[in-house]
Amino acid sequence: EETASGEEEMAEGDDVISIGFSQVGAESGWRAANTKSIQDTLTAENGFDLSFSDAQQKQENQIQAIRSYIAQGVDVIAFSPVVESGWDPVLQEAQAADIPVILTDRAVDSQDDTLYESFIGSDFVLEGEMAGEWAVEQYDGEGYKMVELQGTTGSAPAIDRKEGFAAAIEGSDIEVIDSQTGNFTRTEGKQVMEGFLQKYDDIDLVFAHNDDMGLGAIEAIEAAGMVPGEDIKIITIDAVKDGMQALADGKINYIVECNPLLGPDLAEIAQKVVAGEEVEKRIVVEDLAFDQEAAAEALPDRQY
Ligand code: GYE
Repeated sequence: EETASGEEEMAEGDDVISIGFSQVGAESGWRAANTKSIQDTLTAENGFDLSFSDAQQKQENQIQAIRSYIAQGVDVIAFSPVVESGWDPVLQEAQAADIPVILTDRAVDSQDDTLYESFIGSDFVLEGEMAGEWAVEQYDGEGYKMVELQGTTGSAPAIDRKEGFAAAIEGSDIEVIDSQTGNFTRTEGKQVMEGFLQKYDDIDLVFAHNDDMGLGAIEAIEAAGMVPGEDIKIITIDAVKDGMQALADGKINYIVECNPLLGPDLAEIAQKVVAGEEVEKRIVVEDLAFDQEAAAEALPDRQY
């Protein structure tokens, strides 16, 4: 059986794969779990030499990191683009240097899909739709007034979750009275919710694009003397531990999952790309959804 040529032997991982990974930041529980998955998987034991950098939610930092990985001559560049647009020039530089690029988690809006090998991540439009469909099932007919806490402006998950949710509630009597970015962080989610509570005294429902902003909203609602999950219903996306705990405690009403454990898929795709094998252009990660009862059941075995 072992008649592998030299090339095939390399494909089996005799050589260490150097990989540069530019992470969005450390904005949320989701991001922490995603970073851990990547660092735990792209290890020396698994045949990788990982250079990891945190862009602190700034595109210019990511571009700089990618340029330095190009200069280092790594085997593969991977990154999670903070926003969708503006990547073509740096991706062309990587292509000119013959360094394959793998996108994880978030998409780019480039017209030229030869600029990257593969995009691994969830379907954010579908996540928004799942959240919106549940809202309609539960609350249509009540004349609910809703506020939305959007993710980072220009990011794929903020654009797509907004779109999916809006499509799902169309034709229902849920009315979106305001929508602002909370940048996917707990602090900004709290601040924006405080502003909403000062401006409106009739909010029935919050849709937050991630758990952390929902958790910030909970703090603002409690500080205003109301009961989150009852006086004001809350729907979020991610299903990280803190979110799931708040759901099980009755403070959140529904969470659509977004699986952050992308390390194993990234490792596999990177190995294949370096070996010159064909890879799928799009790898969609499957997500579940939880109500309060399901969260209480799932919590003991949650990995993140
Ligand atoms: O939902 C949020 C994080 O890109 C899917 O980014 C990711 C999102 C996630 O900050 O918590």
